[in-house]
Amino acid sequence: MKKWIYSIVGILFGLLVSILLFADLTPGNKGNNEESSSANKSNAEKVYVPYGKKDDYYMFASGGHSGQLFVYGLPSMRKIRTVPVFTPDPATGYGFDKDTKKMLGGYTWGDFHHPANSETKGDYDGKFLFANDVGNNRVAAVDLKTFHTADIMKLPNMGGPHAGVFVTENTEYIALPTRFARPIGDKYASLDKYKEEYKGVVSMAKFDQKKKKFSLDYQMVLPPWSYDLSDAGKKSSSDWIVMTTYNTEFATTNLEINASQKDRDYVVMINWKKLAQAAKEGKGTVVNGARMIDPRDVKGSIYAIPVAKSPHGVDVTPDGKYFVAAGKLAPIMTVFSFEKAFHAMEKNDVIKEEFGIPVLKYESVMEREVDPPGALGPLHTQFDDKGNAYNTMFISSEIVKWNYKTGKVIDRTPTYYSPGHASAAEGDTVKPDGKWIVALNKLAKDNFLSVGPSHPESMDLIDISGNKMKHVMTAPVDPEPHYAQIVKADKIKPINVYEKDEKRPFSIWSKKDAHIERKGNEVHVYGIAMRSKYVFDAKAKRPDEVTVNKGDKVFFHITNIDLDEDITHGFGINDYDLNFEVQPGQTNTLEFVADKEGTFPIYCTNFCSALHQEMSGYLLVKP
Ligand code: CUK
Ligand code: CUA
Repeated sequence: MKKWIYSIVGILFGLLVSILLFADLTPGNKGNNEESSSANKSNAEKVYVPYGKKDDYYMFASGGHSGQLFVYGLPSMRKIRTVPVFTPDPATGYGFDKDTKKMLGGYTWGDFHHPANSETKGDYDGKFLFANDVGNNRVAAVDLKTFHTADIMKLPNMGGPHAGVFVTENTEYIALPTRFARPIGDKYASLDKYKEEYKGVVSMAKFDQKKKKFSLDYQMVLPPWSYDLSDAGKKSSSDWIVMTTYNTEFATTNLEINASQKDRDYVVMINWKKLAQAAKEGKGTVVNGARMIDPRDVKGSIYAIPVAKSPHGVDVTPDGKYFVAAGKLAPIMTVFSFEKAFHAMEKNDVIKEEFGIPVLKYESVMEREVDPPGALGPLHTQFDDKGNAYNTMFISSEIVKWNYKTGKVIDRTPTYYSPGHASAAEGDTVKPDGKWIVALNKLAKDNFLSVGPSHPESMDLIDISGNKMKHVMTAPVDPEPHYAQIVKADKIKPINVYEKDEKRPFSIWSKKDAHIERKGNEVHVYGIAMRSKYVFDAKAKRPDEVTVNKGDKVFFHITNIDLDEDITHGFGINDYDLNFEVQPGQTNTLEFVADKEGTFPIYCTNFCSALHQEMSGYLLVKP
């Protein structure tokens, strides 16, 4: 496309932004309010899951700046659980008990954007779910057997790993590219030195599924562009990752304008396998404990391809043959061919170097541009099982269905309102289901009963099983699910209770073994929780009483010996600002300094039996 087209598009875009920002989107403007009652009835039937039946899918939605993971059932859209990941959760004691407190590392905030399920051969395998923290540069793994966060790793040298997480085909790597460029090594550098001193970084983490531990294998050092949500190749393209860039202008202020100057930014293609090999051979340098490789030093490992103005997401098609970049500021979707790209690399079809990175000729890699009239602000692409792509249009508030092999636009449906991502059932796998897509909207406006000036976000459930999309329902969701993944329910196999393990450190499994050990000013309570009592010291006059001296360091090691599904016991200490829980068969430790003297009731905070109210004890702190 020519420059003048972009200018016209730019003006139209600006106009539409203002119209949409200031328009009063009353229900009367909604596209489908004339649905007949029979259509409403059939929609209701589609989402109704009667008692005794369960949903067909899990939807794992990121909790955005709450730092947590939201679990929904589909198609009912019922919220099932909040799983705390990056932020303490007083209800479950996450971040209060010793192990999870250590795992959180003192952080009280996280910004979780993109969940990624572990994959085997490009298909969700139902084992782990990975999460990124843009706020504090962390990556987490949630164990889908227990729905507990299993590990969190802090990533050095990063400036907000926004463009992840995504996994390679067999979860060899969990990739996390940065959004903000920063000087490497957490150093000071003036913004005047942006181009020289600031870098974009991609962290390539590994996760040991047996030990449930992350390690940082290597990091890539890239130009100080900004990277947006990226994807890994599949099948014939599985050695590659593709990332969109914006701010190739190197703007350091007023990015809204300054990072939107050029007609073209880039999609970057990186061969992660070549870089992994280089890392293994000890190439690059080690900074803050991380091996950093500059792909420019590894021949044939990095290429750039021009792409229309400030692209947002890039997604690889299920067959692994193409990748689709969404234009954001140029309202087109561009389909690129991996095969053509490989061919262009072979022929060295390079038009120039940008920051030392060879730039492939656009025409040699581009397969087609798709430009649905009036569809504005394409952000992300999802797929079905029939070769169709679904694009969220942030500005024109709709989803556009089109065929990525022919470029033909097939259908469009409004969303309520302004979708960021959408998530299709099994949408990131080699075999999407083609049944549902959920639009994750940034603005709910008039959708629900008002709760004041700030509203929840909203999600539209859309039936994509037919040729035409059918909007089925809208549900509120807490801010802010940037992205979600929808996984077939039968792939997820949670345990019912934690296995009884007599060798587990700090656990005891019988009332009579409950005892208290004192070592100097440390008091270790080896206790049990069961329906409906605590036993801290089997031999004491009052087995549910613990007396310590002011200033003692107190450890409550509590095992829940009720090996019965759903019988979780809580443990709150009145006036001590402490609460945690033990799930069936679990052992947890609460560690604190008894710095307040007095008499403090302990009670079970999680309803567990008819005598739950009686499940209590006392902590006495002597002066
Ligand atoms: S980014 Cu594109 S709308 Cu964080 Cu995935 Cu939110
Ligand atoms: Cu135990 Cu309530």
